[in-house]
Amino acid sequence: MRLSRYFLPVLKETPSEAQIASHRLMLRAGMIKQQSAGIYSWLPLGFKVLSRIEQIVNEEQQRAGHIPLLMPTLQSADLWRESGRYDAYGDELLRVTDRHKRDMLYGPTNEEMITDIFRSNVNSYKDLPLTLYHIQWKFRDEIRPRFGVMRGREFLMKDGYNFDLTKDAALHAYNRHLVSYLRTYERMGLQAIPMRADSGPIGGDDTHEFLVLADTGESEVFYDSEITDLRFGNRHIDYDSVEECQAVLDEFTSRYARTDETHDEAAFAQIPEERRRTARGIEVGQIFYFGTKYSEPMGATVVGPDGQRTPVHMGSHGIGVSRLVGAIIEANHDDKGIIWPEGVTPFHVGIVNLKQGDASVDSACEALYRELTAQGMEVLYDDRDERAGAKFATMDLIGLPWRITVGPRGLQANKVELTSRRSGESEELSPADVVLRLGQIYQPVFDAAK
Ligand code: P5A
Repeated sequence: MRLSRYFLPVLKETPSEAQIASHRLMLRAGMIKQQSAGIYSWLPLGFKVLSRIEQIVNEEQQRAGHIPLLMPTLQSADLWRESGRYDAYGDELLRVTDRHKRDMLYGPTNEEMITDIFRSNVNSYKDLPLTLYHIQWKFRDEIRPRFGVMRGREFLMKDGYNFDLTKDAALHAYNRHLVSYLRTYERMGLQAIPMRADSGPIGGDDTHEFLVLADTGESEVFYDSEITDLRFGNRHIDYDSVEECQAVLDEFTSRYARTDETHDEAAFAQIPEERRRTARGIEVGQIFYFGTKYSEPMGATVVGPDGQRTPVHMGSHGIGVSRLVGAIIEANHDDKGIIWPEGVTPFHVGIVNLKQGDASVDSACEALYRELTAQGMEVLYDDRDERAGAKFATMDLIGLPWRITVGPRGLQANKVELTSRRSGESEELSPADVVLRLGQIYQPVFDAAK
């Protein structure tokens, strides 16, 4: 993409309504525009990051054997009356009436609808296990939408639902989700710690939230510092293996880590004092096992091996796709702007042309642009007729992890400059070596998708 042709409405001033860094930076970098309280348009740069996150979520869900589908945003109130949640959900539920005076709602989650799809189409235990998911917009009429996309009213969620014959099988689905989430967040450059939590209006007894530690997080968390040393890495797990998934769950949940809702002072006091931590965290996902809470009242049953009908055991599992954009920025920024992790960056590399209109500089930039693009990279080429300082400031603000600076003096020695946004360090390399180097840097990112 050539910046001269792109739509990147960066702001010079710091917007006064934004209280936290990610909200400020998303507005300043031209990623989002607020349309109403807690409702945003995703401008091209923001939409690109959102799409990358969505893609990682899709890849990791499908790696775990979960099947994508798409359900609507508007739902019939009658379905929610069956589960009892139409009245129970309260003011967060946006209720709508259509022209025929039928009660509808903008879905805050889809347990009822997926249970309806299941009961209409699945009859036998032989069709289990089954996990279906979608990535769809949700609406929750939050009393205090704030912090930009972190607590929106309209937000994008991945929500998945497992259907199993027995409690044990559903607990395996729970564990499988926990494992796949660890891999998902790490691909985004995040450490998200599973913590025991409270299930709220979704229901059930077993639930973990995934929290990214950040001072601006809305949740208070308590944990054993040893947990922050754990990494999932690029392990290959057999998601069908009960033992393998259980072992990962045990590894990542055996140390104390809880949100304030389930915090237990006595258990916390058992941890050696130097390892006790109290901090704040951003909830980027949550998994639930709730058994037959929806299947029983809604009649989602299958014929079991004994010929008897039995309600299926279910769980649901959510990732805050749009919230993640804010969470990643909270964890990765400095006073100049965003610093994207390589896995989610909107463009892999930026090219800054220091002397637009100079034939040799222009053609060196064009050649780099072509070669990097041919290697599967997305390149943002700043070909505007602007001062170098303004070009650098834009690149720093929008946070591409790598920048190539091309100027007439360097080119005389066949050198361009490769700069890391994170460390600020630069090296002089030939254009051919820059292409090679970036290929090496991004290889693990492209490999993680395989
Ligand atoms: C699990 C999937 C559920 O709704 N039903 C389907 C279950 N879980 S949840 O924890 O309530 O939400 C899942 C994730 O969505 C994000 N989230 C939000 N993101 C932005 N703005 C909001 N107002 C908001 N509310 C929830 C969180 O990341 C949460 O973990």
